[in-house]
Amino acid sequence: MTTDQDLQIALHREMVRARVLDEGHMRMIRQGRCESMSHPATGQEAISAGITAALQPEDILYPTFRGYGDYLGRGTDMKALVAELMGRRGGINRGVGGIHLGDREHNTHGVSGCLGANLTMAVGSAQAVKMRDERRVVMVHVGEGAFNTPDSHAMMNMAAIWNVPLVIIVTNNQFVEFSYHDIHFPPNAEGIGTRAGYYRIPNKCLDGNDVELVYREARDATEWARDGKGPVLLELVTCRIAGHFDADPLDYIDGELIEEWKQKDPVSRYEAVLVRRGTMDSDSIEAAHRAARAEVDEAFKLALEDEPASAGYLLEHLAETGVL
Ligand SMILES: Cc1ncc(C[n+]2csc(CCOP(=O)(O)OP(=O)(O)O)c2C)c(N)n1
Ligand SMILES: [Mg+2]
Repeated sequence: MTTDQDLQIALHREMVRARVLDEGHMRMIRQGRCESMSHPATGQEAISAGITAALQPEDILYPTFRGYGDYLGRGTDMKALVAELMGRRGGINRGVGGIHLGDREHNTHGVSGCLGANLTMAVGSAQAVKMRDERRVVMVHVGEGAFNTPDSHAMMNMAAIWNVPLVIIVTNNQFVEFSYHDIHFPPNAEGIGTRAGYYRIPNKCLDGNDVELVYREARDATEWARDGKGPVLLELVTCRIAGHFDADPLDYIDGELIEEWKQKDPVSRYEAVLVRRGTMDSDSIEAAHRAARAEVDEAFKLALEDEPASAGYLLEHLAETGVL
């Protein structure tokens, strides 16, 4: 089963935009021109592109803090997103949301810096959706580290008891901050999504670097939840082929493992598929990368020209920042 051509091109485009934005953000920080921090999702772009393509505009997303593909995939404007990362007044939250931004217009919630909190908030949202009898789905996207917090059990329990329309995405990316994930999970970290089984929540463990697989499974999961069948969980296995954040010393990283995962890079892997199918060729692929670089460069250029948000500005507009 293949996905129609427009969707294939869109999935590729969103992966490339997410990667180029991460690279641009990292560059700005290293050049001392951006005071925020960066948590790159390099190597994980198939997940953000796939899961967001599966959502309807009215659905609610609690995104991961890692990378900005979740926002881009939902339609957040690149310029407003970058201005936010740069702490500028033109930012989507007027520069005061920073890296934990939210996009009310696109039903994409702000991220809590407290791992696990997004899970419980998402269950609350899903219960609200159900009580209002709305036909929307709530999706929450977390890493395996966040999923290892006590909150995840409390929230799966509530989600199951209340039978809410919730799709739980666990990106299992080999790392939890500055450690390999194996040390956090007995007996090992792959398959942690099966914990949902105890709560009778259907779950699958999938290749998170196959963007079409991610899309199809996420779409099926959203349909399941939308049909009132209750919560569902997808564990998506991938690898963060970058540091935890911009100043990560990388001294705990096993180079061989990263090399192995670079061979499974979701962007080049999908490009090979698209060329084989004749959906894209090397020129159109290069054009997509060029367009993403131009879009990101322009957004950073405009943000640098924009006025920074000040502490006074924050207090003045706190109530209307747009952070959900
Ligand atoms: C409650 C809590 N504990 C610790 C942290 C510090 N912290 C930030 S990111 C992170 C690792 C998260 O790992 P994971 O959920 O797997 O996401 P990933 O970084 O792999 O995307 C940690 C421990 C935090 N933000 N909140
Ligand atoms: Mg992780």
